[in-house]
Amino acid sequence: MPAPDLVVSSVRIQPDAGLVDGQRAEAVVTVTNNGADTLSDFRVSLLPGVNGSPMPVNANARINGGLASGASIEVAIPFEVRAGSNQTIGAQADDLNEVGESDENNNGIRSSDPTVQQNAEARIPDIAAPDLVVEALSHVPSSDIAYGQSVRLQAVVRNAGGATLRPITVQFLIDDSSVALLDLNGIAEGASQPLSAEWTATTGTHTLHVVADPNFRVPDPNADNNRASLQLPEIIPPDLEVASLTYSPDSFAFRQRVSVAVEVRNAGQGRINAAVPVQFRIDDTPLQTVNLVPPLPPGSSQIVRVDYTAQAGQHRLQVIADPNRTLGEANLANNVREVNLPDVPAPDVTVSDIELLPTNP
Ligand SMILES: [Ca+2]
Ligand SMILES: [Ca+2]
Ligand SMILES: [Ca+2]
Ligand SMILES: [Ca+2]
Repeated sequence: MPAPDLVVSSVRIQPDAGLVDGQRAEAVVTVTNNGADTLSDFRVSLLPGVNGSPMPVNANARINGGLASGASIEVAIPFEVRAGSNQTIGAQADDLNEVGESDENNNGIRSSDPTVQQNAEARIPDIAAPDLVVEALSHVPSSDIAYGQSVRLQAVVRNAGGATLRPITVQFLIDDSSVALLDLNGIAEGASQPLSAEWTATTGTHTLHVVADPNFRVPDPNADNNRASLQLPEIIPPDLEVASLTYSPDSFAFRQRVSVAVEVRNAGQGRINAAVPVQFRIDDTPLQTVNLVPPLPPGSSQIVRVDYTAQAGQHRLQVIADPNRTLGEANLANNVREVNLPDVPAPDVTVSDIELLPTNP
């Protein structure tokens, strides 16, 4: 009983010139049946070549309805090319072995016969590798940055090598924390692409790092120049101080409205450009939080007022500037001030519990 015999008679790449990294090309594979008719469907797959520098590839196409005795069929299989030189890909007919053949060892690149391999292999035209370069790091404003201020971080990504169509991730970091992940949709040969990201300044000394292709997706043979760093000027911490805490009237009755005022001063060298919270507490229970209105330059102060509805008994009123300690201040002792409020007689001698009711002014 005669059997079919599939072979890959040729593989060519189209287009075969002017390819760039990441481009979609096609491998045109010619499959010939040197045996008897087959009606079975089968698959043709692209695989890395065996000569030169085998290019990673994973693509395939199906031939439906089989192939008559002596017939040839051309199938175009799309795949993505990668930068490099002397790269090869190969093709294998019926790699899933859906067709029983008289010779299963002559089906393409997996054959042990060098002549069969040669017919089933194509060389990819040499493609210049991209060379991403991160340079020209800067920031705006360039100096006198305050806590809470929005800073524009800037960098340029240049391609000192061949074009790539691959998406390129560019990461901006402050110290070890990621600030932004940006995406470039490829980059032309010799092109420069300015990029920027916004960062909200925190106090202290920080370093900006910008990294192109942090996960090494681009075939860039020189990764050392894919990152650059820049130390930012020190962002000087402020020193918040609760300068005074007063209330009026001086004495009050149960449920009477009491007006509380605090003066918060920036006694440090650093400017504040963010809304810093000031928290009021009664007997250590938060009552209300009010934000300071930026900016607060060194030496400036703001008055913050809240209302308190008097409760029966003896209570302690406390105020804390920046209760979450976000400013990086050296002196936190002056961020707190407290006062014992005058005793408020209970309206009813049988009252046994104390009720705290935060009120909105
Ligand atoms: Ca065969
Ligand atoms: Ca087979
Ligand atoms: Ca590079
Ligand atoms: Ca302080």
